[in-house]
Amino acid sequence: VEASIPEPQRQAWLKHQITGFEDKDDFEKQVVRHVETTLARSMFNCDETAAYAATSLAFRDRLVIEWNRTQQRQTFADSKRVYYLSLEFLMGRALDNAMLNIGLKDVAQSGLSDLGFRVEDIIQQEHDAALGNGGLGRLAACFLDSLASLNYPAWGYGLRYRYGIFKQEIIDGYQVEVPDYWLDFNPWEFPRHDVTVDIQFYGSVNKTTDDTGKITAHWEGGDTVRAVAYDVPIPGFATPSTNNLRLWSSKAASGEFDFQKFNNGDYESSVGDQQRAETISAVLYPNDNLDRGKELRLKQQYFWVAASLYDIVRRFKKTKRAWREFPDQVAIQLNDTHPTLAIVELQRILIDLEGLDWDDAWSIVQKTFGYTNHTVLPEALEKWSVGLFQHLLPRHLQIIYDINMYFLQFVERSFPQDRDMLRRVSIIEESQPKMVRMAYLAIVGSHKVNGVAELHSDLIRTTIFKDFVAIYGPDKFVNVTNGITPRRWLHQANPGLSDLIASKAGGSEHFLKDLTLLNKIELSVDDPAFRKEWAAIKLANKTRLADYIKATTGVEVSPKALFDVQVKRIHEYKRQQMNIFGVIHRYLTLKAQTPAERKKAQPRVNIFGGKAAPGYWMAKQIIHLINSVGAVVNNDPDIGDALKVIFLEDYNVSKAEMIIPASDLSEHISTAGTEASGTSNMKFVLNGGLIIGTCDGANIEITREIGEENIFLFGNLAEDVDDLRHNHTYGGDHKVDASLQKVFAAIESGTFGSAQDFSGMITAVRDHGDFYLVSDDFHSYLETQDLVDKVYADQETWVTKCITSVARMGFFSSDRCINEYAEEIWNIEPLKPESAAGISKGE
Ligand code: 8GP
Repeated sequence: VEASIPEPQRQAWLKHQITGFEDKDDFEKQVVRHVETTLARSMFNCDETAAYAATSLAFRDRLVIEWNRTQQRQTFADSKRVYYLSLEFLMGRALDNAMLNIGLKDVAQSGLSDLGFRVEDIIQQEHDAALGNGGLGRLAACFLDSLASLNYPAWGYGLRYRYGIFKQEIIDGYQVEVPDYWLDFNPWEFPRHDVTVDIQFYGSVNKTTDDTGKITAHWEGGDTVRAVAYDVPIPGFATPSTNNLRLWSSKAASGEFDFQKFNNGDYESSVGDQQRAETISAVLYPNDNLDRGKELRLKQQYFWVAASLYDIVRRFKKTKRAWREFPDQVAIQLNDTHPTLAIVELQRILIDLEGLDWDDAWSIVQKTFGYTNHTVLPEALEKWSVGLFQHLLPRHLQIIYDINMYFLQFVERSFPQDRDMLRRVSIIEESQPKMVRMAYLAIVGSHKVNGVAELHSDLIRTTIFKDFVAIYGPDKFVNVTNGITPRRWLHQANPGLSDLIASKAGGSEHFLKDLTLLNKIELSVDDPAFRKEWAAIKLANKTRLADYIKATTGVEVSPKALFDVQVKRIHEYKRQQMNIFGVIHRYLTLKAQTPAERKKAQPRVNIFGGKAAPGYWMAKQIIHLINSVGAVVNNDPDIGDALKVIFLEDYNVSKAEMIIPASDLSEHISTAGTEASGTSNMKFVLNGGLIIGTCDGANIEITREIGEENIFLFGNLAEDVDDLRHNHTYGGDHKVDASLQKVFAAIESGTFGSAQDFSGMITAVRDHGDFYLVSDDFHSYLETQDLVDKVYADQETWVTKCITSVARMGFFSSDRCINEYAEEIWNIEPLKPESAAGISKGE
């Protein structure tokens, strides 16, 4: 392109090539310019909101320049790209992250200070980008950070929800959901009104036969909705590489509104089409580990997948390569089954629109896709009714039937006569109504399937996907243990600790890019000065959280107490109910003691946070019980500082950044075999907290890495869960141990308000089979909590355990994880910018 531009014009452009600010003076100039021009504010009328906006715009300018260069470089190199398809990207705040990844936070800090602002206050102005529910969405965000930091040519594709995950308010102890409208001012996105795709729904299929006898399907009629691209730049850490996250927004395909109706004075219905179209990307479904099978959700999935594939195919076609080279240029990763329709859509594009043979097309499809499974919980495995498919996506249903037919023929050749095998693995479940099993479709259409921690990957191979291992052999099923980005989860969230570690581990630019360098701090574990600083940083983080607790709940907590934290989505399998039962046990024990005995007890602050899906009644009951216990305990003069119970409202990414560095102990106590990986367990240990947990998910690998003397493990093992459950139902006498009985008795006697409010939680354990094995694990949970108290009393031992654990956490960087995906699944290489040494550091 450049060569075709006449020289004088070329020179004019080159002469004025833009660069971002480099030093403080430059930064201030940009901020003032944005305040006056972009924001149209007079310069002495700049409040914190405006200062946030102008600072973000100054950083955005810098980002965008590198972003353009990165995209040009990738296009020019023409190497393979990976596309990460995820319905959720739980990004959190962008400004602090951009400052730190670019490496100019110190410049911004002193520049803002000159202009009369504190950088911390400015950062706090930003609204979280909360386009996700929990672990799955945050994992996608960590992956984007690693992909850019490691210079991989990669794009994320998602939906631009107008409303992210709801905001949680606690009113009278109950969760109330408030819509999260976050787009008022979002400097981090670039609308691409010229990048649109029209997406078809409904309609019917006609088949035509040409002279050679070849049959072609035509999907005709129905509705069309327009997808508009919004791009979000993703900065890498200490590299100019800046990747793209493309989010699709829906709008009406045909004009603004119905002019006929408008002219007839029917104003309201004239905008009806527009509103219907915009509904598709309006709201994130607020369920975590649960599938509700709503038609609008399937519409969202197809809308997003079809727009993304159109975009990917359009980019590939520009290279003029043969179709068989598609998998050499494109890897697509399916984040859970939500984007599984991409498999069907690519097959459709290749056979219906591009005229390839079924087999050639299918081989391209299989080589292109990889599928990540994130849960074994049956209620989360997606299924869509055949009827809904027939109505919404008639051509796709036909293709699914064909995929299934060829697949079952293939199975039959290896397992002749095994009718039951065919029934079990069929993509179509022969139920009433018939259902499309999305996980099976994802497996059949991908070349690799992965779980997210070793135990989880073993479980999917031996349970839910066992038959597919028999069919395809074991090599198709791999493990890639999750990771987290140390940039956000250490450097950004805990700058004090990050700096202290950097002083021993070769500087932040090094250890944050190679987290195994953490092991250097183990050499300092006995260094008194280092230990002292370590403890002081933890105390400062706890003090900051204590201040926040006081400001938001009115409860005073002592930063000297043991902070025991469980923050994550509220779910029975995560067992917040066991935690609060344990807290009640502690309260009853304290109440039975003399004041002198109580004085000796280890003071604790039990901190909870997390959202319940709006329709999840039991999870809401758990929140209510936690708050009701807090109301009693926190106001009981007998108890004082010995125990406090706090529920922090509206847990989200930015709150996690404050809470995690302040924990002494965090709880990861799911029923063994239910938590696929967990990622907050990694964040807590990395921030110098110990964990109490079950042998589940990544807890097992954390134990392997840090040593079992540094973690408080308890409870039954995954391999025993089935027998225990069976025993509850058929074993005759399901025993609930005495201390748990006492907890139930206290609740039932009205100690924490109306007993009726909590009866569901009690009967689930005592009378309805205790599916999550709370009664089986409660005793060892309490014993282990007592052990925690004993160890905590000896602060020297405690600090040694914390430092040693952090030193051994290098494995859990999402950089390691992304490199494994790149090698084992995507077969892509990084594309290093000319100077990968990093962007200049300003002053
Ligand atoms: C979550 C898992 O529950 C969690 O253990 C894991 O760390 C995280 O994914 C990232 O891998 N799974 C989900 O959020 C999930 O499965 N959500 C819906 C698809 C059902």
